[in-house]
Amino acid sequence: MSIAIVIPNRDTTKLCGKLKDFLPEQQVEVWPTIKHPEHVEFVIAWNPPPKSLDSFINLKAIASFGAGVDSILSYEGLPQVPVSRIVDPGLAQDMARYVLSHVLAHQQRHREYLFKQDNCDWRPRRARGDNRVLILGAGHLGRACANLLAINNFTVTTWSKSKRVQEGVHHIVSQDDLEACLADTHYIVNLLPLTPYTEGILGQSLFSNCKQSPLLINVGRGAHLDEDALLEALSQELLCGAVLDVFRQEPLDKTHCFWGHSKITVTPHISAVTDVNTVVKQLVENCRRVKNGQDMLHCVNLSKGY
Ligand code: NDP
Ligand code: OXD
Repeated sequence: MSIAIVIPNRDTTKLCGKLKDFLPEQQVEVWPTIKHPEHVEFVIAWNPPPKSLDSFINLKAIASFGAGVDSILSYEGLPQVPVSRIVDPGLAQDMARYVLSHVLAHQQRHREYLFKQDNCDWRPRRARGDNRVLILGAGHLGRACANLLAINNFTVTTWSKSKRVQEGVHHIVSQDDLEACLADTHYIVNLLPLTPYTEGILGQSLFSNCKQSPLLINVGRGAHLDEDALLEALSQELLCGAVLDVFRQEPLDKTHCFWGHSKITVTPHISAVTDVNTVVKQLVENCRRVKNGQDMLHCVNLSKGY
């Protein structure tokens, strides 16, 4: 059995070294230089390019190198094997801190004062009183964000398909409740997985329910967002601004209008970056499980798409 790492455009030296430390008996190869594809039984993947998995005829499992699996599930001709994803408290903490920091920065008017400083403009204003946050998605990351915001005295609602109970957090499931909540909320945080049901969800119909001109924080996937609808919602003040960490095309093209937009903050997909040091144990455990014919930890439901 050998392990193949299929993670294009990223230095995998550290991951490779750590896997070899934990699994010294295991052959670890890095795509595209795979000498014996027929020996590969376990793949660690992120954005696998077309055809990159096709020669692994004895593949038993795929482990996503991130929390999301959309780039793996959309692979044309995906091998019919279990797929796992990263569930890591460190990743969740990073995401929660990213979201809280942007909510606080908005509440405290950081962006406004940066513009004012450019003009030596001394006009103090109270911090915003806005404190209602709606989180789309109540999974591992959505709940971590909800918890951190709630202990910082924000009023937090999470929305997902199934019922959930989380201390200090209001949870909704219906479309009617979602619309009512959108009308009232000051911040919308998207932490849904990308599936056929959620693609484009951040669009005109959702924005038209917003009555408090909330700030949109998209940390899910770029394809959740209808970019034209966002620009329109910002110009109509249905939204007061957007913090975008993920984009339909990454890296974001240098000519894209989001870069220079006065109401948009762009970050380069860094809200929660997979840390090799913390996730390697999970990858190693799953590799051992596959070798022993056991189920992997944190398998995704292939029919649900997350
Ligand atoms: P989970 O799978 O743990 O949670 C997904 C949540 O979304 C669940 O609560 C699920 O509901 C809900 N959901 C799914 N489909 C729908 C739907 N159609 N309508 C309503 N709710 C829905 O995922 P994570 O929290 O771990 O991660 C979420 C996403 O965050 C990832 O898929 C990835 O795209 C993104 N991400 C972004 C990162 C970044 O750096 N920007 C880093 C890591 C992840 P239910 O529980 O009812 O099934
Ligand atoms: C992930 C990501 O899904 O980095 O882990 O987006």
